[in-house]
Amino acid sequence: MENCIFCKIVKGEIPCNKVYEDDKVIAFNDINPEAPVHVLVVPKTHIKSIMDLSGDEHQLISHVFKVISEIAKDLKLSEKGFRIVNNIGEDGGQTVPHIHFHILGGRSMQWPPG
Ligand code: DGP
Repeated sequence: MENCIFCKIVKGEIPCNKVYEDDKVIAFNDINPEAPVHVLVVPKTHIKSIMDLSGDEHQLISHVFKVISEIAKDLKLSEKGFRIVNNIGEDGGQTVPHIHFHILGGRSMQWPPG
């Protein structure tokens, strides 16, 4: 997608602080961290949200969760725990319309979220 920030990061047109990449996903530090660890895991294909997944793309989300668990282990988040967030649409607080999962860790999380 031409004007999508995350598509531009995937293509290397906008720099990022990358923590993981394979042929299906890229993960990088959030530009506006809400926790000591705040990583975004982003499928390379432009899909707006989980509501727009079709067919084989559901397997992509399974892959995303595998990648999240590997990143959490690498960043030593698994012992104390961490949070995965996926915002969907306006009320969900989604500001970038390209599906992505936040990994938040390194501090105690609050519930309910704001
Ligand atoms: P969401 O609100 O769930 O759509 O999250 C979008 C996140 O993307 C938000 O936490 C800020 C982050 N973000 C937006 N633009 C950039 C960027 O250019 N680089 C990086 N690293 N993060 C970005």
